[in-house]
Amino acid sequence: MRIDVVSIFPDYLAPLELSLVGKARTSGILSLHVHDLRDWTTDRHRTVDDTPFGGGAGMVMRPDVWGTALDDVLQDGAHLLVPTPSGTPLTQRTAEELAGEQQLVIACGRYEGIDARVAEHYRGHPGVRVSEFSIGDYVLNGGEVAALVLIEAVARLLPGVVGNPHSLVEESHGAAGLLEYPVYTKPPQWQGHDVPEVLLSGHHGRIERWRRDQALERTAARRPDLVERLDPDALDRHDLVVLAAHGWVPQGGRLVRAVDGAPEV
Ligand code: 6GU
Repeated sequence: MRIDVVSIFPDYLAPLELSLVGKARTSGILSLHVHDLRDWTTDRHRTVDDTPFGGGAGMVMRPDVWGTALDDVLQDGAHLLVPTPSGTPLTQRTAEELAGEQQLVIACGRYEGIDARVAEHYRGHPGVRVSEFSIGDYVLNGGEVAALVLIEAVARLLPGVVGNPHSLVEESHGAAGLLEYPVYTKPPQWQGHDVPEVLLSGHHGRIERWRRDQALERTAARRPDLVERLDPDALDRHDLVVLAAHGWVPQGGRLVRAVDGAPEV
Protein backbone atom coordinates (compact mmCIF):
# COMPACT_ATOMS: atom_id res chain seq x y z
CA MET A 1 0.00 0.00 0.00
CA ARG A 2 1.07 3.58 -0.66
CA ILE A 3 0.14 6.43 1.72
CA ASP A 4 0.84 10.12 1.04
CA VAL A 5 0.32 12.75 3.74
CA VAL A 6 0.21 16.46 2.89
CA SER A 7 0.61 18.89 5.79
CA ILE A 8 2.11 22.28 6.66
CA PHE A 9 3.79 20.48 9.61
CA PRO A 10 5.46 17.44 8.01
CA ASP A 11 7.62 17.01 11.16
CA TYR A 12 4.41 16.21 13.04
CA LEU A 13 4.41 12.86 11.18
CA ALA A 14 7.92 11.88 12.40
CA PRO A 15 6.57 9.10 14.71
CA LEU A 16 5.71 7.13 11.56
CA GLU A 17 9.40 6.11 11.53
CA LEU A 18 8.88 4.18 14.78
CA SER A 19 7.52 0.84 15.91
CA LEU A 20 5.33 -1.35 13.70
CA VAL A 21 4.59 1.36 11.13
CA GLY A 22 8.29 2.19 10.83
CA LYS A 23 9.06 -1.52 10.33
CA ALA A 24 6.30 -1.88 7.74
CA ARG A 25 7.99 0.94 5.81
CA THR A 26 11.53 -0.48 5.95
CA SER A 27 10.24 -3.96 5.04
CA GLY A 28 8.46 -2.53 1.98
CA ILE A 29 4.89 -3.47 3.04
CA LEU A 30 4.06 0.22 3.33
CA SER A 31 5.32 3.02 1.09
CA LEU A 32 4.73 6.22 3.07
CA HIS A 33 5.50 9.75 1.83
CA VAL A 34 5.06 12.97 3.80
CA HIS A 35 4.85 16.24 1.85
CA ASP A 36 5.01 19.90 2.89
CA LEU A 37 1.97 21.73 1.47
CA ARG A 38 4.06 24.92 1.24
CA ASP A 39 6.15 23.28 -1.51
CA TRP A 40 3.13 24.01 -3.76
CA THR A 41 2.88 27.72 -2.92
CA THR A 42 4.06 30.24 -5.49
CA ASP A 43 4.27 33.50 -3.52
CA ARG A 44 7.22 34.84 -1.55
CA HIS A 45 5.46 34.27 1.80
CA ARG A 46 4.44 30.68 0.96
CA THR A 47 0.82 31.51 1.86
CA VAL A 48 -1.61 28.62 2.38
CA ASP A 49 -4.58 30.39 4.02
CA ASP A 50 -6.83 33.43 3.79
CA THR A 51 -9.81 35.04 5.55
CA PRO A 52 -13.21 33.30 5.31
CA PHE A 53 -15.85 34.58 2.88
CA GLY A 54 -18.94 35.50 4.90
CA GLY A 55 -16.79 36.57 7.82
CA GLY A 56 -16.07 34.83 11.10
CA ALA A 57 -13.08 33.87 13.18
CA GLY A 58 -9.87 32.28 11.95
CA MET A 59 -8.43 31.46 8.55
CA VAL A 60 -9.37 28.98 5.81
CA MET A 61 -6.90 27.01 3.67
CA ARG A 62 -6.86 28.08 0.02
CA PRO A 63 -8.24 25.64 -2.57
CA ASP A 64 -5.71 26.62 -5.27
CA VAL A 65 -2.68 25.54 -3.22
CA TRP A 66 -4.39 22.29 -2.17
CA GLY A 67 -5.48 21.65 -5.77
CA THR A 68 -1.98 21.77 -7.24
CA ALA A 69 -0.63 19.62 -4.40
CA LEU A 70 -3.34 16.97 -4.70
CA ASP A 71 -3.15 16.91 -8.52
CA ASP A 72 0.54 15.98 -8.12
CA VAL A 73 0.07 13.39 -5.38
CA LEU A 74 -3.18 11.59 -6.28
CA GLN A 75 -2.73 8.50 -8.42
CA ASP A 76 -5.45 6.67 -10.33
CA GLY A 77 -7.66 4.75 -7.89
CA ALA A 78 -6.60 6.84 -4.88
CA HIS A 79 -8.74 7.36 -1.79
CA LEU A 80 -8.48 10.98 -0.60
CA LEU A 81 -8.99 11.27 3.17
CA VAL A 82 -9.65 14.60 4.87
CA PRO A 83 -9.45 14.64 8.68
CA THR A 84 -12.03 17.02 10.13
CA PRO A 85 -14.10 17.13 13.34
CA SER A 86 -17.18 17.36 11.08
CA GLY A 87 -16.35 14.10 9.28
CA THR A 88 -17.78 10.58 9.51
CA PRO A 89 -16.51 8.74 12.62
CA LEU A 90 -13.48 6.52 11.95
CA THR A 91 -14.20 2.92 13.04
CA GLN A 92 -12.46 -0.44 12.86
CA ARG A 93 -14.72 -1.24 9.85
CA THR A 94 -13.39 1.91 8.08
CA ALA A 95 -9.81 0.84 8.83
CA GLU A 96 -10.52 -2.64 7.43
CA GLU A 97 -11.93 -1.16 4.21
CA LEU A 98 -9.04 1.28 3.82
CA ALA A 99 -6.49 -1.53 4.32
CA GLY A 100 -7.63 -2.88 0.94
CA GLU A 101 -6.92 0.35 -0.99
CA GLN A 102 -3.97 0.92 -3.33
CA GLN A 103 -3.24 4.52 -2.33
CA LEU A 104 -4.43 6.69 0.57
CA VAL A 105 -3.80 10.45 0.37
CA ILE A 106 -4.39 12.29 3.64
CA ALA A 107 -4.91 16.06 3.33
CA CYS A 108 -4.25 17.58 6.77
CA GLY A 109 -5.95 20.91 7.29
CA ARG A 110 -5.14 23.48 9.97
CA TYR A 111 -6.91 26.65 11.11
CA GLU A 112 -10.69 26.55 10.44
CA GLY A 113 -10.24 23.90 7.74
CA ILE A 114 -9.82 23.55 3.98
CA ASP A 115 -12.03 25.45 1.48
CA ALA A 116 -15.04 23.10 0.96
CA ARG A 117 -14.61 23.17 -2.83
CA VAL A 118 -11.52 20.93 -2.55
CA ALA A 119 -13.48 17.85 -1.35
CA GLU A 120 -16.30 18.72 -3.79
CA HIS A 121 -13.85 18.98 -6.71
CA TYR A 122 -12.16 15.61 -6.11
CA ARG A 123 -15.53 13.90 -5.50
CA GLY A 124 -16.13 14.67 -9.17
CA HIS A 125 -12.88 13.01 -10.25
CA PRO A 126 -13.35 9.57 -11.81
CA GLY A 127 -10.97 7.14 -10.11
CA VAL A 128 -10.77 9.14 -6.86
CA ARG A 129 -12.79 8.42 -3.68
CA VAL A 130 -13.13 11.17 -1.07
CA SER A 131 -13.89 10.64 2.63
CA GLU A 132 -13.96 13.26 5.37
CA PHE A 133 -13.39 11.52 8.71
CA SER A 134 -13.31 12.37 12.42
CA ILE A 135 -11.50 10.50 15.20
CA GLY A 136 -13.93 11.54 17.95
CA ASP A 137 -16.15 14.23 19.36
CA TYR A 138 -13.49 16.73 20.37
CA VAL A 139 -11.55 19.35 18.44
CA LEU A 140 -7.87 19.14 17.47
CA ASN A 141 -5.80 21.99 16.07
CA GLY A 142 -5.22 20.17 12.81
CA GLY A 143 -5.53 16.86 11.01
CA GLU A 144 -1.99 15.57 11.67
CA VAL A 145 -2.75 13.59 14.84
CA ALA A 146 -5.87 12.16 13.19
CA ALA A 147 -3.68 11.11 10.23
CA LEU A 148 -1.32 9.31 12.65
CA VAL A 149 -4.31 7.53 14.21
CA LEU A 150 -5.70 6.46 10.84
CA ILE A 151 -2.33 5.27 9.50
CA GLU A 152 -1.64 3.17 12.61
CA ALA A 153 -5.14 1.64 12.54
CA VAL A 154 -4.80 0.75 8.84
CA ALA A 155 -1.11 -0.28 8.74
CA ARG A 156 -1.49 -2.92 11.46
CA LEU A 157 -4.10 -4.67 9.30
CA LEU A 158 -1.73 -5.05 6.33
CA PRO A 159 -0.53 -8.65 5.98
CA GLY A 160 2.84 -9.11 7.70
CA VAL A 161 2.74 -6.01 9.94
CA VAL A 162 1.43 -7.56 13.17
CA GLY A 163 3.63 -10.58 13.99
CA ASN A 164 0.85 -12.82 15.31
CA PRO A 165 -2.31 -12.42 13.20
CA HIS A 166 -4.29 -14.02 16.09
CA SER A 167 -3.75 -10.72 17.95
CA LEU A 168 -6.12 -9.13 15.43
CA VAL A 169 -8.95 -11.61 16.06
CA GLU A 170 -10.20 -11.20 19.64
CA GLU A 171 -9.43 -7.53 20.17
CA SER A 172 -11.90 -4.77 21.01
CA HIS A 173 -14.05 -3.61 18.10
CA GLY A 174 -13.59 -6.93 16.35
CA ALA A 175 -16.43 -8.78 14.64
CA ALA A 176 -18.10 -9.77 17.94
CA GLY A 177 -18.98 -6.12 18.61
CA LEU A 178 -17.73 -6.38 22.21
CA LEU A 179 -14.91 -4.69 24.09
CA GLU A 180 -11.95 -6.92 24.92
CA TYR A 181 -11.77 -8.82 28.23
CA PRO A 182 -9.10 -7.78 30.82
CA VAL A 183 -5.69 -9.44 30.60
CA TYR A 184 -3.16 -10.43 33.29
CA THR A 185 0.42 -11.73 33.51
CA LYS A 186 2.97 -12.60 36.20
CA PRO A 187 3.29 -12.14 39.13
CA PRO A 188 0.01 -13.82 40.18
CA GLN A 189 -0.14 -11.53 43.25
CA TRP A 190 0.80 -7.86 43.10
CA GLN A 191 0.15 -5.07 45.63
CA GLY A 192 -2.63 -7.14 47.20
CA HIS A 193 -4.38 -7.72 43.86
CA ASP A 194 -4.73 -11.34 42.72
CA VAL A 195 -5.06 -12.62 39.17
CA PRO A 196 -8.60 -14.09 38.86
CA GLU A 197 -8.47 -17.73 39.99
CA VAL A 198 -10.07 -19.15 36.85
CA LEU A 199 -7.14 -17.96 34.68
CA LEU A 200 -4.74 -20.12 36.74
CA SER A 201 -7.04 -23.18 36.56
CA GLY A 202 -5.91 -24.46 33.16
CA HIS A 203 -9.58 -25.17 32.38
CA HIS A 204 -9.91 -23.79 28.84
CA GLY A 205 -13.71 -23.99 28.68
CA ARG A 206 -14.16 -22.08 31.94
CA ILE A 207 -11.55 -19.50 30.91
CA GLU A 208 -13.26 -18.87 27.60
CA ARG A 209 -16.64 -18.41 29.32
CA TRP A 210 -15.16 -16.10 31.97
CA ARG A 211 -13.51 -13.95 29.30
CA ARG A 212 -16.74 -13.66 27.35
CA ASP A 213 -18.63 -12.67 30.52
CA GLN A 214 -16.02 -10.00 31.22
CA ALA A 215 -16.28 -8.70 27.65
CA LEU A 216 -20.08 -8.52 27.93
CA GLU A 217 -19.94 -6.83 31.36
CA ARG A 218 -17.40 -4.25 30.23
CA THR A 219 -19.37 -3.48 27.10
CA ALA A 220 -22.61 -3.12 29.08
CA ALA A 221 -20.93 -0.84 31.64
CA ARG A 222 -18.90 1.32 29.26
CA ARG A 223 -20.53 1.22 25.83
CA PRO A 224 -24.33 0.93 25.83
CA ASP A 225 -24.21 2.10 22.19
CA LEU A 226 -22.39 -1.14 21.31
CA VAL A 227 -24.90 -3.29 23.26
CA GLU A 228 -27.73 -1.71 21.24
CA ARG A 229 -26.03 -2.90 18.06
CA LEU A 230 -25.67 -6.54 19.16
CA ASP A 231 -27.83 -9.17 17.46
CA PRO A 232 -29.57 -11.15 20.25
CA ASP A 233 -29.80 -14.18 17.93
CA ALA A 234 -25.98 -14.27 17.80
CA LEU A 235 -25.81 -14.52 21.63
CA ASP A 236 -26.07 -17.70 23.69
CA ARG A 237 -28.31 -18.13 26.76
CA HIS A 238 -25.48 -17.39 29.16
CA ASP A 239 -24.68 -14.15 27.27
CA LEU A 240 -28.32 -13.11 27.72
CA VAL A 241 -28.18 -13.87 31.47
CA VAL A 242 -25.08 -11.66 31.85
CA LEU A 243 -26.67 -8.83 29.87
CA ALA A 244 -29.97 -9.16 31.78
CA ALA A 245 -28.00 -8.65 35.02
CA HIS A 246 -26.92 -5.31 33.50
CA GLY A 247 -30.50 -4.42 32.56
CA TRP A 248 -30.55 -5.47 28.89
CA VAL A 249 -33.26 -7.78 27.51
CA PRO A 250 -34.04 -8.98 23.97
CA GLN A 251 -37.14 -7.45 22.42
CA GLY A 252 -38.17 -7.46 18.77
CA GLY A 253 -34.79 -8.71 17.51
CA ARG A 254 -32.68 -6.17 19.43
CA LEU A 255 -31.51 -5.53 22.96
CA VAL A 256 -33.30 -2.87 24.94
CA ARG A 257 -33.00 -1.58 28.47
CA ALA A 258 -35.40 -3.43 30.77
CA VAL A 259 -37.65 -1.02 32.64
CA ASP A 260 -39.51 -1.89 35.82
CA GLY A 261 -43.20 -1.35 35.97
CA ALA A 262 -45.92 -1.99 33.41
CA PRO A 263 -45.49 -0.50 29.91
CA GLU A 264 -47.60 2.59 29.24
CA VAL A 265 -50.70 2.05 27.12
CL1 6GU B 1 -10.03 14.20 12.06
N1 6GU B 1 -9.44 16.66 12.81
C1 6GU B 1 -9.48 17.67 13.66
N2 6GU B 1 -8.87 18.81 13.35
N3 6GU B 1 -10.09 17.60 14.83
C2 6GU B 1 -10.69 16.46 15.11
C3 6GU B 1 -10.69 15.36 14.26
C4 6GU B 1 -10.04 15.50 13.09
N4 6GU B 1 -11.37 14.36 14.83
C5 6GU B 1 -11.79 14.83 15.99
N5 6GU B 1 -11.37 16.09 16.17
